Parts: sequence; C-alpha cells; structure tokens
Amino acid sequence: TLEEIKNIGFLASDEPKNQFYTDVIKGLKAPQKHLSSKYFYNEQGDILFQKIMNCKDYYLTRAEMDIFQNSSAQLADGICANASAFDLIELGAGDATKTFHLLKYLTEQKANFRYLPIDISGYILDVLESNLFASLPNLSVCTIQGDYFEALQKACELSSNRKVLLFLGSNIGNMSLKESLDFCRKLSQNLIQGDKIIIGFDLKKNPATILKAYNDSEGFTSQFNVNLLIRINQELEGNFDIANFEHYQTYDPETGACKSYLVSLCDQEVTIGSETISFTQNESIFMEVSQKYALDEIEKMAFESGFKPVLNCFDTHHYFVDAIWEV
Ligand code: AVJ
Repeated sequence: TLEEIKNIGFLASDEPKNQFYTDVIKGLKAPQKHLSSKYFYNEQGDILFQKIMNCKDYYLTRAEMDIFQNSSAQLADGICANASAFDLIELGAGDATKTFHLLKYLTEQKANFRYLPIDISGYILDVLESNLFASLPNLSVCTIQGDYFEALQKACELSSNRKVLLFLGSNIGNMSLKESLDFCRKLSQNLIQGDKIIIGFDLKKNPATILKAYNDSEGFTSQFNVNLLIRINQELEGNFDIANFEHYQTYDPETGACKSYLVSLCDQEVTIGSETISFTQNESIFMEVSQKYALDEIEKMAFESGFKPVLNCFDTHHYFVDAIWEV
C-alpha cells in the first residue's frame, strides 16, 4: 500500500521537496506572484525568526509572554484546571517558553493533567521534553511529531480525557480570514462539548506600531523574507539575485491585514530548476499576511466556528489577547 511505501522512507523524504518545488513554481506563475510563509522556517529562517522575536520593534512575543507570566492563574481558571483531569495539547509548541509559566502554575496547583506538545520538528520536541523533565520532573509529557491535524488526530486517540488546546503566538495570523475560520471549524469538529481552546490573537492597534513590528529598524524582517529566495536557490536550483529584490511592508487598518512583499527592482528573469520566471520592474511577490483582529471579530469567529467565548486575557498594553473558547 501507499502507506507502506511511505514508511520505507524514500518517498517520505522526497515528497516535501517536490511539494516545495510545486508550490514555488505555482505561486510564481500566478498573476499576482506569491510564496507561502510556511517555507520561511529552514535553519537560517529559524535563526532569523528568533532575532525578530528578540528585537525591540516586534512587540508580539513580549506581549504574550507578559500574559503567561502575569495571568497564568486567570488562564488556569478559564480552562477549569481543577474541575477534572484534562490533556493540554499545544499546536506548534516549539520550545514552549510561554507555556512553561502555565505548566509551572498548574503543577504547583496539583492540577490533574498531561501535556501533549505537537510540533513539526522532532528535534525541538526532544529538547523540550528533556528541558521539562529537568525543570518540572512531576509533569507528565507526551510529545507528538507531525503537522497540526495529523498530530491532533493522534492526540485524540491517545486521550479519553477532557481536552484543552493551545494555539499561541498569533500563528493564526498567517491565515487569511477565511482560512482561519475553516481552521477553527476543523478544530471544533475534532473536540467535544466541554473541551476548550486558548488562541493567541494580535489585536488591531496604532497602525504605526504594527507596521514597525514588521519593518523593524534592524532589518531582520527583510532578511527573513529574502531568506526564502536564498532557500529556493539552495534547495531548488534557483538563481535569484537577492540584490534585485527589496522588502515592502503594508498595513491596512480597515481590514487588519499586515502584508509582506518582495519587489523586483528591475526587469529580470530567474530560473528555478527547469522553469524560467520573468519579473518586470516593480512587480511584487506577496510573501506573508499577519492578520490583526478587533475583539468583536474574534468573538464572531468563535461563534461561527462552533465555539463560545469564555474569557479574554490581555497584556498590560492590550496589544495582544489570549482568548479562551469552549465547545
Ligand atoms: C510566527 C506568524 C506569528 O506573523 O507575526 C514575524 C511571523 N513574520 N515577522 C507573525 C513573522 C514576520 C509571525 N508569526
């Protein structure tokens, strides 16, 4: 069967690369050229994203950290940590620096729960598991490697307890409004009555503050975008001359869409494998959306996707919200 062939390994390792190539060519042949921000995160991309998270203009990470440092008790209340045994399942856990504060609080409160972090990177999960074992030895941890829904399905098979999902960091922002609604619907369909979710949303705020976060004075966001062209050169036999592209960022306060583009500085042709892509001067590649929300839009999304809003936790500036919803 196909499943068996995949398990042998060669298809499994070839497949993502072909998918990457197909997506890149399809995106660059579209009338509005575009690339998918999910491909930002190779080794260099991870390093650049770390730099973004630590830079002064990018307020998001600090804001959500503030919530977990100062409001873990409120979050624990919101998910009814003392009501019954539950599984805390985190989508895209990474190194879980923010979640750590909640985990610590819950273990101190002797809450009856397990932590099931999901990530696409098996490496980061191994690091996370050993760090948690060192710092919270009594915490029961079960890591699951895979993409969101595949791994969530696995988590649901492993668990007969009440479930609490975590989807933090404004990762939902990388989806369009329609995609995020579909995503939340799919989540609620995987849950049952009484299950909950904590989702991190970046809020609409002074447009200049938002634009600055994605147009940082140190140029990390620009490098982060350009890095995808470098990755295409390295992995897909591309020949982008990165000096011929410039990062351009927009924020529309009406829709809340903050968008990244790379603009071609001249007429040029780029080859990627056997394909040739033509750019005219000033033509753009749409790279990423980082969607910002108003509170009423977040509530509306909860209802439309099969959840009820329970509680909103804010940072001190009210830049960011971790919203708790219940099925
Ligand atoms: C990881 C999706 C939350 O959109 O704010 C940061 C990625 N892109 N700077 C975001 C990102 C440019 C980030 N998320």
